[in-house]
Amino acid sequence: MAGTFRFSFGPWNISQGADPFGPTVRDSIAFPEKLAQYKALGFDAVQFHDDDAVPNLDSLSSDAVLKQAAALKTTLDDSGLTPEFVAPRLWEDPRTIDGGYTSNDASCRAYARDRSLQAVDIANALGTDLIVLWLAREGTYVREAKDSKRAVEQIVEAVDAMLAHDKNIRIAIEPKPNEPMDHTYIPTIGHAIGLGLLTSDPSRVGGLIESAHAILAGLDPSDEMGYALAHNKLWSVHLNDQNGLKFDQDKAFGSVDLRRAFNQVRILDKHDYGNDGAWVGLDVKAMRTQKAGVATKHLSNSREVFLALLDVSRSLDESKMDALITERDYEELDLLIMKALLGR
Ligand code: 3MF
Ligand code: MG
Repeated sequence: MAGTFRFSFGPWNISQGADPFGPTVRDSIAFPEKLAQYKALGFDAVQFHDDDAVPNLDSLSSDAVLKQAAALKTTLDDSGLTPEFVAPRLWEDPRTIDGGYTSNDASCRAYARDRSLQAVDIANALGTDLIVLWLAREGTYVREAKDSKRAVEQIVEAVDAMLAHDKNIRIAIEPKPNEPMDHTYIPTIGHAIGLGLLTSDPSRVGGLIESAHAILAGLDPSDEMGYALAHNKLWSVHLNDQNGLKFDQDKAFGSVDLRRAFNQVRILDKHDYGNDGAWVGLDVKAMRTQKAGVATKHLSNSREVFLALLDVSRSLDESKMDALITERDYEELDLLIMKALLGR
C-alpha cells in the first residue's frame, strides 16, 4: 500500500508566458537548454508532443522524422532521461481547426489520422510505448454542426487505426471538458474509459488525468483518479491546480487548494501508483507575471509540495482515522486532516 513516485514534465511547461491578451513576457528557451534543467529540478522523464520531439515534422519525409527521433533518443540516453510519452499535437495546424478526428472535412480527418500514426512511429523510435491523446478540438461550438454519436465513432476509428499500426502501443486519453472548444466529446475519465471499451483492444486504451481538467468539469480530481484506478486505467497524471471555473490555468500543484492536492497524493499512494512504472507528470506553468530566470521554480515547487503532502499522508494515524470512521465522527476526522495540513 505505497506508491513509487518519479516525476516528468513536458518542454511546454517552461513557457514564454503567452496568453491571448498581451505580449509574451519571457524569452523563449531552446529545447536543449530545457532538457539540461530536468535533473536539477528533480525530474527524470520527458513528455513530448510529436513536434517537441521532431520540430516541423509536417515538412519532413517519414525517414527524416525517424532519423531525428533516433538522434533525440541518443540525447535522452546520454542525459539519463526517459521519454514518458508522445502526444500528437492535433490543434495547431490549419487542418485541425474544426477538430482532428471529428473534422467535417475528410481530408482533414485523414491528416489527423496520418499524423497520429507518425506519432506512434516517433514513440517507437524514442523507446516509449505510451501515446497520450489530448482531444483538444474534438468538440464543437454549435451542436448542429457535428453529430455527437458519429464523433465518438470517429474517435474510436482513429484509436483503432493507431492500435492496428503497432501491436504494443498503449493509448492514454487525457479528458478535458472545454477550451479550446465550447464542449468536448470526451470530457471526463469515465468518458475516456468508456470510449476505450468501444475500441478493438480495450486493454491498450487507458487514461491520463489532469487535475485542472477534472476541476473544470466540476469534479474532484482525486475521485476521478479513484475511478480510473478501479479500472486499472490510470496510466499517467498531469498534476496542477486551478482557481475556479475559467480557462485552464495550470497553476503550481497545491497552490490553490492544498487539501484537494493532498487527496490526489493520498489516493495515488494508497493504491500503489507508480509501482508499475507510471510517472507523476506535472503540467504546470510559471505565473504570467513571473520574471525569467526563476521561471522554472513552479516545477520544483510542485514536486516539493507533492512529496511534502506524501509525508503528511503517510504520517497520519490510520488506526485513529479508522476508529473515527467507524464511530461516524466525521467532524473530528475533518479536523484531524486540517490539523495535519496545518502541521499541528
Ligand atoms: C491542455 C493540456 C496539454 C496536454 C498536452 C498533452 C499543455 O489542457 O493539458 O498540456 O496535456 O498538450 O497533449
Ligand atoms: Mg495536460
